[in-house]
Amino acid sequence: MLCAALSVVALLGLAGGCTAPHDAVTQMLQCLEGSADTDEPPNPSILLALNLAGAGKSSGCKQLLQELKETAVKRAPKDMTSGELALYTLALLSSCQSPQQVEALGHTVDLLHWLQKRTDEEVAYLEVEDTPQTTFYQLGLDVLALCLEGTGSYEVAAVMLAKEVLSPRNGLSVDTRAMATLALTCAHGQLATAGFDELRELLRDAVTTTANAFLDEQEQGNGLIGNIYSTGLALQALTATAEFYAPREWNCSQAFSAVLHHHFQQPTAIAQVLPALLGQTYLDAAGVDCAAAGTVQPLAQGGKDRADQASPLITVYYSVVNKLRGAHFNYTTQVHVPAGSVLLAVLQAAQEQDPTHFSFQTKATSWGAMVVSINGLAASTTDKTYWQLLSGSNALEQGIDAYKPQDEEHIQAIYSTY
Ligand code: B12
Repeated sequence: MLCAALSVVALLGLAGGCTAPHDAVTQMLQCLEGSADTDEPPNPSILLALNLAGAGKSSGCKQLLQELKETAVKRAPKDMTSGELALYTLALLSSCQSPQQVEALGHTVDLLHWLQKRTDEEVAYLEVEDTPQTTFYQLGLDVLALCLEGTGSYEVAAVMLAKEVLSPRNGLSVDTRAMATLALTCAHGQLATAGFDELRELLRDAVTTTANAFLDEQEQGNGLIGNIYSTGLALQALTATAEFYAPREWNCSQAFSAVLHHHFQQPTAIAQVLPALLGQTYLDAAGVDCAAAGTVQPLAQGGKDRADQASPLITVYYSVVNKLRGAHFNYTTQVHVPAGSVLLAVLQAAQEQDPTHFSFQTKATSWGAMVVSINGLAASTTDKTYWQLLSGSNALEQGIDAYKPQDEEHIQAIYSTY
């Protein structure tokens, strides 16, 4: 589900920090509430953000919480990755629910048990293969959730994460470094009473390094840290780490105004940025005052942003390329779609024209539809392969149901590794 474009409003400055204007926050909350109430797979990031915003009491939130519990009892012991378990744990904590006893559909599951098990598997894999079973982003989520829950064991994972963040070879994205920073900040705080001085020194070093790098990147990026979609998590990281970059100061109004000038339409993007705009971070997930949480005031709904079928047609060139595995291929076609169509329409038109070479499959995810297979060649989490989307030679910053190609644009889907 996409939300109507949010209107841009001026930023309010408050003594000692920044705050987003009420209208912008209300529109974001409304988008989240609307998306809590859809048929799409339940999204723990949405519940987490609504709870952090103090808007967790609505019927939509209760429904979403129930759906998350049902999914947890069904999937946790079977096929949930460590990061999914961690996000579910954060969502439950922020709803003042125990992740250790999730009850639904007549079953009970201990999410923490599975999160610990999957995190231990990530660590064991990382020790042998030099990379986690999933990604460092998910390992960051794992450490964060175990740390906030307070009873799990995450020290070894935190050390590995800190070393990766500090490693000169690290090509970690802003999103991943932001998640790692939140996790390591939590660990640094929680280990204070336990006398882990050497470990805390390493964590401090990692957090200070990333936080300072984000301040530099924000200066160079005119308010953005990475791209518009990574800036939300980076802002959360900067909100949580002021003591680590002091006496340096954060120009939060520059960052807020960059973010508020963007029209976020994807609920997950909003769910990552909104906490920071309210001075909150995922570190606050375990401290939500559930008794006080309110509901969102309804605003008039905006219309859906769709390509008008009467729009003029544009031409888009589309290539599918595999030079990585098995029988290599490189096919190009051209399709005509109404101006304003999302990339999905291009893939569908190409498939209709030539199903032999341009067939594709997608999977519903928290960010929308992800392309998981083209021309019979599937992405694999075991091999760490995926279908990368590019415009010319530039990687797209959005997926197929959000990106809108221009006339004469050349889109490429290239089978790649991560
Ligand atoms: C790790 C990661 C990937 C990995 C996922 C590998 C894996 N199996 O774990 C890989 C490298 C495959 C990947 C691919 C892409 N990604 Co990515 N990814 C991330 C990252 C850093 C973390 C996601 C995660 O693990 N979440 C935690 C888990 C527990 O939650 P989850 O809901 O189960 O996560 C799944 C989805 O997020 C999905 N996914 C990951 N990226 C994307 C992108 C899109 C468009 C979709 C629909 C789904 C999707 O894969 C995750 C694992 O199954 C996020 C950063 C962020 N801020 O969220 C960017 C992020 C989601 N990705 C992004 C983008 C742009 C892409 C690509 C479109 C890049 C490209 N040019 O090809 C492609 C997807 C193309 C396609 N085939 O449809 C953007 C999305 C922005 C937007 N507005 O849509 C983000 C926010 C990064 C950024 N700041 O630009 N990504």
